[in-house]
Amino acid sequence: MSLAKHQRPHVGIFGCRNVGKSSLINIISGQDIAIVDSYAGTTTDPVAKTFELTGLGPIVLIDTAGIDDRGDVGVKRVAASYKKISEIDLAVLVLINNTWSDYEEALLVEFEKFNLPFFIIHNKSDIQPISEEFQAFLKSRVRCDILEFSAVTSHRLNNLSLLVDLLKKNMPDSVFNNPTLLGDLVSYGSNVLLITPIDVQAPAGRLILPQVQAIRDCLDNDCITTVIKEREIETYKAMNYPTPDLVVTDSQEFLKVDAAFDKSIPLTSFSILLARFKGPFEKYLEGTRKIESLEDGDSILVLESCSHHVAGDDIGRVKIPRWLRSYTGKELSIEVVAGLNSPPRPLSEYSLVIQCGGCMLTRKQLINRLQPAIDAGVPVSNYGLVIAYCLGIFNRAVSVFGHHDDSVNYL
Ligand SMILES: Nc1nc2c(ncn2[C@@H]2O[C@H](COP(=O)(O)OP(=O)(O)OP(=O)(O)O)[C@@H](O)[C@H]2O)c(=O)[nH]1
Ligand SMILES: [Mg+2]
Repeated sequence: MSLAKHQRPHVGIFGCRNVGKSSLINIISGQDIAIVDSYAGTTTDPVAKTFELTGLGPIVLIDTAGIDDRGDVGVKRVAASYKKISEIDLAVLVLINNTWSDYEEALLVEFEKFNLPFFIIHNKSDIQPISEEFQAFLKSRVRCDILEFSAVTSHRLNNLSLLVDLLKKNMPDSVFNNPTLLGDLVSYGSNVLLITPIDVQAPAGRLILPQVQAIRDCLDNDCITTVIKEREIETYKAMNYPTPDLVVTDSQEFLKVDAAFDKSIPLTSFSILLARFKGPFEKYLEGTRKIESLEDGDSILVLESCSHHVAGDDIGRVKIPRWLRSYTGKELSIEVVAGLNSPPRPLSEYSLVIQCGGCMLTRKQLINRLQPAIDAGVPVSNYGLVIAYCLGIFNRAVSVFGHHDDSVNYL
């Protein structure tokens, strides 16, 4: 079993104040990452730390504030802890003193809502060992692994290897089975051409995540990979390079690249590859067709999941609205929500939800972000697919994955 290269499993540690959550993070990581104190309410905001766990690879451990915190600020801390549940792959619930209260019960309901795997650590067992009655109760109530533990390092119950075994055992398979970005589209020796414009929105000195992932995937699959800017396409062709087996372009250069390469050459975009890698791709394909029937006055919600400085020609705020209005010719109301903030209105009031590629999100975060819209029956789509659709090259861009829809209009 090898870990998906681009997705680090996120593990959240939950429980009431003072049960030893931060102590556990420090023990697992072998570092003093989190502040530990006998004061109840030491941890305030969630704290995330990435480190390498032997046999599992890099994971992100998230320490949270106690779920029984009180007062105005305490309630906000509890909400921040709860918010993490939709973003993680595995939870560890920490208990002490053979106690199961309404707080754990409420947490369990939320775990179940998100289908989140979890196990229990009965901590401070050096002071109060776990009783047989409590174990029996837990087994009947939660049916998960339970570990009697002590965070006191000199105590016999401080068994880190058992704890690590439980982390590995309970990690969901989905974390390991992520599709590759483009590995299934190429084979040994394939010629892959990647077109990556370096414009004002490109981060200084770096490439964006899907570009880096694509290069890594090509190398992993023994491809002959060429990376150029859109301005070098003609030079590339003039140099008699072999015909590419696959062309991947930045969505914003779709039209130019579409025109430059014969229709028989498979072409898609980085953001569509990312949409397939991370998002509910079938739902996106279905939802994108909603563009065809948009009406005057329809509201569209754009979910921009990373927080970046908004430049003049911002893709979510300026370009996508422009492309949508120009393709449909309709008066559309387009609202943008940044980060993981909540939409301003109930989701059922939108005709279409358009999600960004989600470079900064885990697959779990992205799916959970869109699930309420899917549940409300609102069509969902993604930046790359909407751009391809509005530019009239949707079919070419998704044919690469074996999808083709004759009902889709070409410009
Ligand atoms: N005896 C004993 N003390 C422990 C154990 N685990 C943690 N403690 C102590 O319990 C206190 C609270 O530990 P923390 O790790 O800060 O607990 P927490 O759950 O992160 O607390 P908050 O951040 O306040 O919610 C500290 O004084 C720890 O040293 C344990 O297994 N046995
Ligand atoms: Mg703490």
